[in-house]
Amino acid sequence: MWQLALSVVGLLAHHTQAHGGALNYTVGDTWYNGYDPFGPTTQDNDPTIVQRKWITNNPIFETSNLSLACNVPGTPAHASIPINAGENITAVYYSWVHTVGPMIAWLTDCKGDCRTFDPTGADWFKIGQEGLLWGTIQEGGWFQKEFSRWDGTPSLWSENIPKSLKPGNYLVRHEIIALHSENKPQFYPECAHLEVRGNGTRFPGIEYMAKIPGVYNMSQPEININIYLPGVSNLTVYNIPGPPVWRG
Ligand SMILES: [Cu+2]
Repeated sequence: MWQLALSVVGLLAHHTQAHGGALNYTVGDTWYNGYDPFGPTTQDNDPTIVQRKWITNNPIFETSNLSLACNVPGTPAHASIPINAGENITAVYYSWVHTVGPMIAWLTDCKGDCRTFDPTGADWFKIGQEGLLWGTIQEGGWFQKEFSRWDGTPSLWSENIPKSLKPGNYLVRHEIIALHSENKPQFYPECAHLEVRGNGTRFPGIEYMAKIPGVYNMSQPEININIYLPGVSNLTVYNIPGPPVWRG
């Protein structure tokens, strides 16, 4: 019994550390600094950090939580990532341990300087999403499981900035939705500032747009899901919620 109690404590401690998020970014061979939620507050004045501030790696549980946009507190970054439309933006995770649920990369137009931009009420569009690659919802190979390097080396998630996108300042939002708890989705979002360059002239129409919060609610079966329930666990299709991905 004593041994059992010890191992339960061990599991709990492990899970507390088990949450995570995007900690750095790369474009080509260039690395950009994210905000370390467990690092010093001197980061607040760091001119090299491109990521909005987040102070906890705990998930957000409420689909209506205002912090669903850019995590807690989501304070603007000082720097931004220069990127040409048509290039890939890569988010770097470490020791990501959850395995079930979709991952979605979003952009929103800062309509000026992202350092003064409040994403509340903004229109976001998807530039990429990753879901169930093979097998069943409960046991199959989700991208979330497949991309994670279980040895602690960086786990990389790349999505393309559509080549035709008009230049400007954007927030990029990387979101992992973890669905391993019955009917209790966990949202892990982080935002970074982008300066998109190029000769693009296009911008997605309203059919590609969603508000965050707003895009998810607990009456969506893909969000309020029990992946262990017979009739759900063995499904081989999972429809990622929200608008379609804009490919430019
Ligand atoms: Cu966790």
